Amino acid sequence: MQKSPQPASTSLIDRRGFLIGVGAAGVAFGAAIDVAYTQIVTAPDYVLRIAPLRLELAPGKVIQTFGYNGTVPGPVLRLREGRQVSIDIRNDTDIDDIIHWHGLYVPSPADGAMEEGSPIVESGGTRRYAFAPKPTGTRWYHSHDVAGKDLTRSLYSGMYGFLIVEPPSDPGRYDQEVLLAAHHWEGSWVSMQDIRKGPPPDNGLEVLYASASFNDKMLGHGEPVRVREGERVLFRLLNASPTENITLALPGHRFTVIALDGNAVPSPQTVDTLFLAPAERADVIVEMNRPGVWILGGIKDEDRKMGLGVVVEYAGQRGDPQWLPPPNSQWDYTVFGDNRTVPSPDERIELLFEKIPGGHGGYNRWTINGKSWPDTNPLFTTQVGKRYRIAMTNKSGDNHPVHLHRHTFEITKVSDKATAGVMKDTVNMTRYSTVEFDFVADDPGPTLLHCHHQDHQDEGFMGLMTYL
Ligand SMILES: [Cu+2]
Repeated sequence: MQKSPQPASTSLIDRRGFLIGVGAAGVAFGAAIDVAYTQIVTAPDYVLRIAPLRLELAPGKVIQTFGYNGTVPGPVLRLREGRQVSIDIRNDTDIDDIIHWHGLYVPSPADGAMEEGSPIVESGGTRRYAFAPKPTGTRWYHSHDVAGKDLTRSLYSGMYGFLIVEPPSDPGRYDQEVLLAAHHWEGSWVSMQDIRKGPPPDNGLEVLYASASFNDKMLGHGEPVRVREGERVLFRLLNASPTENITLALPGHRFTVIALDGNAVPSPQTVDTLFLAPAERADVIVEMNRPGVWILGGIKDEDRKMGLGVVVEYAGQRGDPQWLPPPNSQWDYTVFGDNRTVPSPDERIELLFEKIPGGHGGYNRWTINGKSWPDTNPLFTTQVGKRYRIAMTNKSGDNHPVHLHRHTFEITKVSDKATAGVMKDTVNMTRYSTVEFDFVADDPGPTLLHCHHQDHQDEGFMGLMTYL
């Protein structure tokens, strides 16, 4: 336990300390901030009010959290591509917070990340954000604050919602649209080596959850998804969990994946199970052709027991919801891609992710190329118009959904398998794996790259890509 000269608590608040400390960065982005948000003199298009929330996940199961406009998830924002919107964020909590527009091309000062120079929404204050939403697809918004040790804050809370950027006309053919956001609740810090075999003795604390939900209810509570035989249902699924991967199935049915992270895939495939790492989305079509009452839920028994699922009920059907283990739970991004040859990148950038174990009862630290936030900066520097290949190596036994703000990237390789055409903003790296993605630097401004596990992000797994 000699390793870390600083107590873990100090390093966990470094991120915020750093941000508040570097006023200079804010000054540098000052001109752009003026463009991104304006004086509040007119009514906004939308208001999001951050406030404490008493959330009843099931009868007798009430938790205290934070949310937007009194609901979990927050209101669905359906925005037109390219049409400027103004959103007032009112913070009725006693802590400063910030909202990130995940998967959108938004200027850094309006992106909702303090690290990029976006303004925080002070406790008791209101801040107007304005931007022209693009590209079309299933996006989302969520708190981008530091949670650190506090398992009630940021992504551990109910501060998330769908943001759907609609094309001028919707070409999709479906009878019903269902939005489901998965989340895990009631986290506690645990030394995993105490409760199960696996993590080495020097591993630090991880978060374990007592409950889970789709939207605001645990499985078996709240309204079922009501369907009719012969319907085509579009499910927009979001994993809004702070740290947990989920794999979902709907017995007797298959999912035709048409978009990942809101972006149409070149090869839509029909699969038995859906894997979503934190922050990932999938748009899937399900043909309703097995009348009954079913569970759409996590394939792990303990996940459904915890509440991860929802009942799907056909019209005229009664009885207990049925669950059957799915035939196949493999997940491979490349099956949704094509074998087109991708252009050669102008530059290849290697990123190595490693863990500095925090030891029993301590907090881990995460490094990118040997450094933790904020020492990671700048992670790398880009030039407008150039194509970059990010070659990532996960040298750890944990999963990492790596998220790049303000850009869409193309997965070009998973392990040794080359692919093309799968466009994402978050890609999960399984334990001890390699992934490569390409993107064109076309949205100048400081840009975060980080792991979307709230704990890993707070423990240093983050860096800023900059533009020359
Ligand atoms: Cu991670």
